[in-house]
Amino acid sequence: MADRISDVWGKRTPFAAGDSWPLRVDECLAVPQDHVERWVPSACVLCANGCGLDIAVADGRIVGVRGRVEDRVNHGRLGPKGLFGWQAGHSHDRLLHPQLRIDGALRRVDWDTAMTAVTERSLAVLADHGPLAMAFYTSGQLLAEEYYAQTLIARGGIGTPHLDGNTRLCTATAEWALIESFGSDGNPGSHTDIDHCDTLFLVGHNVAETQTVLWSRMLDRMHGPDRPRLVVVDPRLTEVARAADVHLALRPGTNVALLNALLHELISNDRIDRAFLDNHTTGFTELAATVAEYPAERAAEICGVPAHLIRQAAHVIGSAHRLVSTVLQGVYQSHQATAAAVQVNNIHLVRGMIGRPGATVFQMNGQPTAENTRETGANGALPAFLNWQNDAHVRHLTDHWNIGELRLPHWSPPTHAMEILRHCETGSIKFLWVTGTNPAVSLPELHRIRAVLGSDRFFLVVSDAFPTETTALADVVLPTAMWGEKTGCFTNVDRTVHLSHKAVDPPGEARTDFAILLDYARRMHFTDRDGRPLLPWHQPEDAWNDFIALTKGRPCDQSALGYDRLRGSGGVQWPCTEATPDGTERLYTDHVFPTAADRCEDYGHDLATGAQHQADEYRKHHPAGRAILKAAHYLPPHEPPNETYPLHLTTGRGVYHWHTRTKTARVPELNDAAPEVWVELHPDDAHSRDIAEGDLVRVSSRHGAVEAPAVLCGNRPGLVFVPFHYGYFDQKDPDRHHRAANELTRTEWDPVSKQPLYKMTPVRLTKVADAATGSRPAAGTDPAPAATEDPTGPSGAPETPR
Ligand SMILES: Nc1nc2c(c(=O)[nH]1)N[C@H]1C(S)=C(S)[C@@H](COP(=O)(O)OP(=O)(O)OC[C@H]3O[C@@H](n4cnc5c(=O)[nH]c(N)nc54)[C@H](O)[C@@H]3O)O[C@H]1N2
Ligand SMILES: Nc1nc2c(c(=O)[nH]1)N[C@H]1C(S)=C(S)[C@@H](COP(=O)(O)OP(=O)(O)OC[C@H]3O[C@@H](n4cnc5c(=O)[nH]c(N)nc54)[C@H](O)[C@@H]3O)O[C@H]1N2
Ligand code: SF4
Ligand SMILES: [Mo]
Repeated sequence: MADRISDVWGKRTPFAAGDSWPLRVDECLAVPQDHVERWVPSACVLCANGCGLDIAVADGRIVGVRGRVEDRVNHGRLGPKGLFGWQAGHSHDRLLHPQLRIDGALRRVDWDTAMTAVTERSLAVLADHGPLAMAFYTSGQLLAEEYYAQTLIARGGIGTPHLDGNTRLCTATAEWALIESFGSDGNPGSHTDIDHCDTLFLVGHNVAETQTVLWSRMLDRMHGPDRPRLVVVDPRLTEVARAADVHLALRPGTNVALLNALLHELISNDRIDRAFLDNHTTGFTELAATVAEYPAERAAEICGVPAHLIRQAAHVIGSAHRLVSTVLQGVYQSHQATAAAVQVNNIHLVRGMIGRPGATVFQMNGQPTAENTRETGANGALPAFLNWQNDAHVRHLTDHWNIGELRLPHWSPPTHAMEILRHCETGSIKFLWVTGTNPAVSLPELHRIRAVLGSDRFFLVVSDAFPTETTALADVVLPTAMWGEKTGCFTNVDRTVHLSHKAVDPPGEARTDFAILLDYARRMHFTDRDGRPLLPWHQPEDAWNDFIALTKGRPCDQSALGYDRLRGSGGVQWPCTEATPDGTERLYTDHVFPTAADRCEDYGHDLATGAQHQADEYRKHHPAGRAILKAAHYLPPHEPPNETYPLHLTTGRGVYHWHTRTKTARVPELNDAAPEVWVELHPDDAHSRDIAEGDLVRVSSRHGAVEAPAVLCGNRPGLVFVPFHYGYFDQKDPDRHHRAANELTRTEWDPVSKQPLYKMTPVRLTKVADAATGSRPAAGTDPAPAATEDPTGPSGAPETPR
């Protein structure tokens, strides 16, 4: 069995530019090989890389996994989470029965009682308050068919705009950066571009820990004969930064200033592709004028990095022939998220680095099925990347669903997750159904979120496979099947679609989300214009066929991608049409972008304010097939570190855990590798506070506090990092709220993508106890953190940590 705990990336298999990535099969089996009865094709559901794997089954149980050697994504490899993560399904504390809150406590009930409670409350809320009192908050970790059912129920059945996914916290900025520049969601490139590139540019992306198999591919190129150069932008000295030729450890929140300076260097040194700009883009004059205000010296001051390093980075990028860039949470969850992500697109556009092998930008995804949430409209957008402001698009959808146009809410943008929570807080939402996400740990400013979710002003339904901090607050808990216990499709970050097959039955009375949603639709009697059932499906394949028919002619056309085409495949990239039955490796190879007014997914936004552009305005600029260069000025963050909170907190991930650890804490190998939360800081910041390695420290913000042992490391001075994985479900005293990073974070979001800024919190740091002696300083040296001063703070009593 592979030891992917101590040896995370496994053995190097170097290769040269243009060669095929060598095969290497990783396997983890709990039984001897010859005890395996069946291998069931699937893909890993623990990040957006989407590695193909086969699930080993014996005696009706999952007994292991093996990377699929024929899969285009991973060529057989798996990382630590992929190898070991499947064991979570066997956990003794899976939810096995529905529960209903009776006299204040959750009690076991049968499915009919639970679903009757959900349906009766839905009907009562609809009758008394109308569809705007109903809300749905779903995931980036279900299957495409489940999202599509969720979307049709919320939009076509109930008619509410209050539908979003946790993709809002995750890849809303990826989606919007792609739409603003190229006219539509969907990453243009392919993982094979890593195989061809000569330069890698990673912005706010700790790929070594968060997409370990993708990093293996990059490492194998870097160990090969023609090593691509690597530029990394990250305030932390990550594993990726250590491997860099140029590491820009910028001040958090200053991405726009840095990227503008890089663009300025490229333009002023004539490292641009004039013919490409003239023929295939619009907006260059304004972009050039904007970035002219960011000479390297000015950016150096804003970003706190030496000007010569900025020039060096620009030189590397400017001399690249085949450039692959990736962007992730260091941009999406940081200040000016969409504005910054778009500047990375701009670097590719000014250099003509798109639509050919080795030249692309990845606006990365994080969750395994985030792309499906977006394609099916479960993030509130219209499915199939249809434009809610375009009447013809709306009609296309209502015709497909056979519902009246007025049933489909399309008078304003959909309500984003933080806004849905706000409506719950103020009382205008009376019913919220949370599926496949754990907001009581993953949303910012947790004392407020707990107060909102715990209030009895609305009815809370939660569908999950495990008891979580969120199910504990629910009125109804619905036990669900997990990956491996259901069949359906999912799409990774380079548009590769996999069909994941059911390998085993779910435990107890657990049901698939698909079955639960279909049951709800039936009980609610949702019908189409002709009185026929709105969701006439019996199995996931029916929903998939309906969805792919809807995509016909759209940028995400999957009309030829039925289950038969997917079965046994090593992954197929959309678009996949009758004309392109093998899928499409790269988008925009003809340099025609889906920006035409009748085709684009949205008319776009002002990057500084988030103001929505209208159709007339958009048509005036006539992008018609050209990519759009959108400029943005750097703006200082709204709440920088200050006298009381002099340090900058960023939050994120470690390699062994997945999000709120509902799965990975239940996997011995992974949990033992990282059993407790920690705080990373620079030795200078530690020494000035008399903090040594391993000392227990308290991180406090305006909103709460976290206590954890200190880890001294080479991250940027003034920066503190806390992983956000640790909540309370497996803590001895779950009411002692001192462990989750989101106790500290603020309620603020990007104006365009509405993604919360999890990486922008001023904090202070104090020592609580000595690692060596365990002694605590006298009480009162650090006053308890103030309750929230935020006007959007909790209406109920805040729970001040300790
Ligand atoms: N092991 C593991 N892997 C995962 C996940 C997991 O939970 N665990 N989750 C998956 C999901 S859903 C996601 S979204 C991805 C996220 O994957 P990543 O985005 O790679 O992960 P993060 O740790 O959130 O943040 C990346 C980096 O951003 C840097 N950063 C912070 N502020 C700034 C800034 O202002 N500018 C720049 N340039 N960088 C900054 C941080 O120092 C951090 O190293 O990972 C996926 N993969
Ligand atoms: N401070 C801070 N906060 C963050 C981030 C950060 O970097 N810093 N990152 C943000 C990002 S990028 C993300 S993606 C979010 C993730 O935040 P969450 O979505 O809250 O994270 P998970 O722990 O993955 O929650 C998924 C839930 O779905 C359940 N589940 C698993 N499979 C199924 C299934 O098939 N059906 C159903 N119904 N349930 C299932 C799991 O048990 C789990 O409870 O966190 C965000 N929050
Ligand atoms: S890289 Fe992502 S998809 Fe691949 S095995 Fe690891 S967690 Fe799973
Ligand atoms: Mo994410």
